[in-house]
Amino acid sequence: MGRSVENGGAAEPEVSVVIPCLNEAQSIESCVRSALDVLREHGISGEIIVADNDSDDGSGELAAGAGATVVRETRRGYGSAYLAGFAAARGRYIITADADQTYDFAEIPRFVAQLESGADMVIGNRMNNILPGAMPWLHRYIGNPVLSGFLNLLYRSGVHDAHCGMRALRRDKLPVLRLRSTGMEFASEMVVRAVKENLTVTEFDIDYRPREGDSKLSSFRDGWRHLKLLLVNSPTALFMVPGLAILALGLFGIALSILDVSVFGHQWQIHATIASALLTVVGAQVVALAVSARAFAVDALGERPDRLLAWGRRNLRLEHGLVAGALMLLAGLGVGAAIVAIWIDRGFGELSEERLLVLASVLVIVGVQTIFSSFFLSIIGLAKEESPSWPSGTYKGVERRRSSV
Ligand SMILES: Nc1nc2c(ncn2[C@@H]2O[C@H](COP(=O)(O)OP(=O)(O)OP(=O)(O)O)[C@@H](O)[C@H]2O)c(=O)[nH]1
Ligand SMILES: [Mg+2]
Repeated sequence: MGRSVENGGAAEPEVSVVIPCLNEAQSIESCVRSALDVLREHGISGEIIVADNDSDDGSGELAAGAGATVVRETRRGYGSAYLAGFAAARGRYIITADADQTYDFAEIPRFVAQLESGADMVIGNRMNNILPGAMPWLHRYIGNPVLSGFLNLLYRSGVHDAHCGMRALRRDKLPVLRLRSTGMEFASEMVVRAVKENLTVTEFDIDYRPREGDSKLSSFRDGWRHLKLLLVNSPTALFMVPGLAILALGLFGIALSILDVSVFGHQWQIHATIASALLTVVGAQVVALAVSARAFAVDALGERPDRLLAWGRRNLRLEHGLVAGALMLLAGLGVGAAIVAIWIDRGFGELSEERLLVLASVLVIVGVQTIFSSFFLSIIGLAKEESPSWPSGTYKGVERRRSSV
């Protein structure tokens, strides 16, 4: 592996241990010393980086005194601290762990070994070895399993403890990950982004010990931040699944109503027709948002297109959306005209075509929505179009004019 115990100055160390720290005076020194000892014992060249958010208990000074490089980040937050620590890291591999003695730094060589055997990211799994008093009941049996389960439902990461703070990653994968979360949800973001970029993520069991000092975690606020991150990174779960379900229900209801099918021996009433129409409009709106959100993720945020989006890209253009929208709009206007014709036919007398009117309204609304959503998708598409970079003086016409002076 070509390791050397000394951190050869400008040379890239093998490992950067990055520790986020907010007022951990009780434990930060011992954490830094343990990490340094482990690196030394195993002949791993490395550096310890403590990412501090202006701790007011002297943690920063204590960390520096114990041999760490201290990075100060004025923006508060677990994610902000990691982003600053990662930016300062020089090692080929990054190992992360808390500053509270909950993690055993003696695990570092196992994390490194997994990276060397081909993993891009390695995540500890605490759930099988939680020492007494290390994790509150709420986190152990509800918070962690529910949030990790939800993450796996949406992203299929296969990671059992998505919030474990001891993990490792290849530093050259950072540009691909494009991490940006500032709070505790940073832990989930790393896993979600790794899955989206098809990185190889492995895990193994580690111990979780009771922390020293006060916890910085706020169960409900931070739990909600994790949940928000999981949702906003998955337009499929957030919009597409509920949107399609609502749309299907609405269309089914409209079909039953227009075809005058009896349900459990009863005729479909106008009230149910109106409710179905509303469901259809809302469903169509949410599906349009789903498509726009996916397109935005790919065009503006640089995510990989899924198969459906890639197919749409190849085969559909703005004009297809405009034509589809216009056809619906015209059909709606046509049904409206038919109602007027019926009315005229009855000599402007009694008229009771509510169902047809509802159908016409749905067609007009969804048609107009399709037209403007198609334009909106085109606007999002502008984000992926590269504008040519024109270094001054490269335009041939200008050169010719200049040279002819
Ligand atoms: N720099 C910085 N570090 C933070 C911030 N919030 C938490 N940390 C550090 O991040 C690590 C994780 O925070 P903890 O309070 O241990 O949260 P936790 O591990 O989820 O919960 P516990 O099980 O109670 O330890 C610790 O090393 C904290 O000092 C922050 O806003 N800024
Ligand atoms: Mg902790």
